[in-house]
Amino acid sequence: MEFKLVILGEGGVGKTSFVQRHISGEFVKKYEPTHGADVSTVSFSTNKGEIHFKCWDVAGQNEFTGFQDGYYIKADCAIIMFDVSSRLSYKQIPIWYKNLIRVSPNVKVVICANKVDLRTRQVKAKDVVFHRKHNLQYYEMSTKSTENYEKPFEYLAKSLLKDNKVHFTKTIAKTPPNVKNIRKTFNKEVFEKALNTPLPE
Ligand SMILES: Nc1nc2c(ncn2[C@@H]2O[C@H](COP(=O)(O)OP(=O)(O)OP(=O)(O)O)[C@@H](O)[C@H]2O)c(=O)[nH]1
Ligand SMILES: [Mg+2]
Repeated sequence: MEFKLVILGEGGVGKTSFVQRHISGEFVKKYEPTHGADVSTVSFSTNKGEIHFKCWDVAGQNEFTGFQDGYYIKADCAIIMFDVSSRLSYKQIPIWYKNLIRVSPNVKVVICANKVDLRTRQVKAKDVVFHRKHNLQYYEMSTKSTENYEKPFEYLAKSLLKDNKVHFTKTIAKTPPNVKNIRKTFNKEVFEKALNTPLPE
């Protein structure tokens, strides 16, 4: 099963990092604004078979958005993301939503608050009311720490397959590569032993 997912929200909220985190497990530290849209597939194994999300990761910065409406056509679902350290990114949510619904009125939408790992949180949980008015699902997450980062996909899977029992079967939280830990596992004793072990004939 494949579904078209559009990922929207202001520039810098973390849309591309979110998709990359799911695809490679890596957390992208550097911010490079998306131009137009990047399309890539994020897949999950579920108790009801595989599910593939064709993700349209759309540019958030005005100057790079390009043909926005074109990206929204025939979308099955959407993630509209904001950044809890940016009030502006939350304020813009209604505009992203309105533009999307105009093109694809039946799309399943999840509102996501990203970067909850930050101490400089500006938008508190109680300030977030938009989803209630429109009866939308809402998650707080962090692409950096991976907290809740699979939740939006799991909710959409349940919703698109119209089955509340759908859940992801494989562990999908990829551990971020941690250089320090890799160094720690460099054990001198093990290394020397390996060095002194003769190679097989
Ligand atoms: N602290 C923290 N930083 C994050 C998180 N997610 C993304 N970032 C950072 O936010 C910055 C912007 O991320 P992008 O994913 O490129 O933003 P984008 O939404 O794709 O931006 P546009 O392509 O311009 O629309 C990067 O420096 C990321 O490292 C998170 O959960 N926590
Ligand atoms: Mg991007």
